[in-house]
Formats: sequence, C-alpha cells, structure tokens
Amino acid sequence: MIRFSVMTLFPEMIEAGVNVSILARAAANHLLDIRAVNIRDYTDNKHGRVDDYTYGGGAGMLMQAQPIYDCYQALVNEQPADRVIYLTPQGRTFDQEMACELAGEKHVVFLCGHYEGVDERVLEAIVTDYVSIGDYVLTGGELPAMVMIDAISRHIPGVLHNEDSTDAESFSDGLLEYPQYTRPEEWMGKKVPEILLSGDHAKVDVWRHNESLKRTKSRRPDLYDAYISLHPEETFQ
Ligand code: 6GU
Repeated sequence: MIRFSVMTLFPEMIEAGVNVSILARAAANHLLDIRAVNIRDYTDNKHGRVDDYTYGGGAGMLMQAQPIYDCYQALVNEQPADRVIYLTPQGRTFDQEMACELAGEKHVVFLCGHYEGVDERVLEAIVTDYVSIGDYVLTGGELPAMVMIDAISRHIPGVLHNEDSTDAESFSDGLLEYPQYTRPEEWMGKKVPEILLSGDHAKVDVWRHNESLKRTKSRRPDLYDAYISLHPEETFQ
C-alpha cells in the first residue's frame, strides 16, 4: 500500500479533498493511506508560532525550519520516505509521466509551503524533488498536493475499477481522447455518429483514432507535432 503524507498548516483542506469519491473508496479498500499532518503540532514555540520575519528584510513571513523538520522526523520514524516533494512554482512541472513513476513508490511526503515561503535550510535538509503544477502562482501547496495525489493514485492497480480506463484516456499514447456519446441516440437534433451504432469494432477503432488525431491537432498542436514526429506515416482525412 502506498502512503501519502502531507505536511501542511491546513490539514482539513487536504482531508476535505481526498476523503471523497474514488480516493475515499481506494483508502477504504487499503490501496492508499493518505495522512494530513499539521506542522503546527510540532512547533517548539509556546505560542504555536510556525513563521517569522525574513533575514535581510522584505515583505512577508517565512515558515521556520524547526517545526517542519520535527514533523518530517516524526513521519519518517514511522516509515522511511522514498520522496519528499516541496510544492513550489519554482519546481519542475508535474506531468502524467511523473504521476506514473511516483505510483511505484511506497511513501511519498509532500511539504506545503505558505506565507512567502520556507526557510531554505530545511528544504536543503529534506527535499528530494521540487514540483510545480503549472505556470501560475497559488496561495499554498495544498491544492497542488491534492492534484498530485489524485493523478498518482489513478495509476495504482485497483483504484480505478475499469483497468482499461488508464489506457484509452488522454495522454496514454500522446494523443487526446476521442469524443464519446451515450443515450439518447439523438439529442437537441444532434445525432450520435453513425459508425458508433454499426457494431463494427474495427471500424469504430479506426474512427476513434482518427478523431483523436483531429482533436489533438486542433486543441494541442504541440502534442500533435510530437506524436507525428514519432509516427511519421500517420495522417488523417
Ligand atoms: Cl506547487 N505551489 C504554489 N504555491 N503555486 C503553484 C504551484 C505550487 N504550482 C503552480 N503554482
């Protein structure tokens, strides 16, 4: 069973995000163990402080090293950490390949920063990976940690009941997923493509692949170009 430990000042935010739907079911089935740990519980400060002013001046407060380090020590005492991920817009951009790779680990620890950041010395002491979820700035690392836990968990066998669904979906072959339809056959005058009603599975597969190519070319030309350079013989009508 993979364990995700999230070091945060807002554990209730993590709990609200992961204790629902597919992740909650996976945790109940002992496929995942998600722990949100409050860094404030580890501060030595008698007033419960976890932040202070920055040396050298400047606006804002920094999270101090001591509570984070003691929180980390308590976590790894229970189970050694394979990776310690600091969520930061200065990190490498998270993607599907990283999600798949992290799904093979046993204990992934996330450190969520807040305020203006974290004392550099504790980052140097514990962090193995600096990860961002995209080029925009958020108020803290909690949403990125939840995004990563969700994307990683989908790669753990048994988390998704239909094991096909990680294969056909967007990105698994470098293309976006084809359009899909359910009942009724006609809605607001729009019909389901005839070929999907034909029962000819080979033709359906060809149609879907072609639709994936078309959609990728129009919505994600960067992915399309990468795909075509790997499959130069492929074109679509
Ligand atoms: Cl990982 N953290 C914060 N604070 N902002 C972000 C981010 C992470 N990724 C994109 N923006």
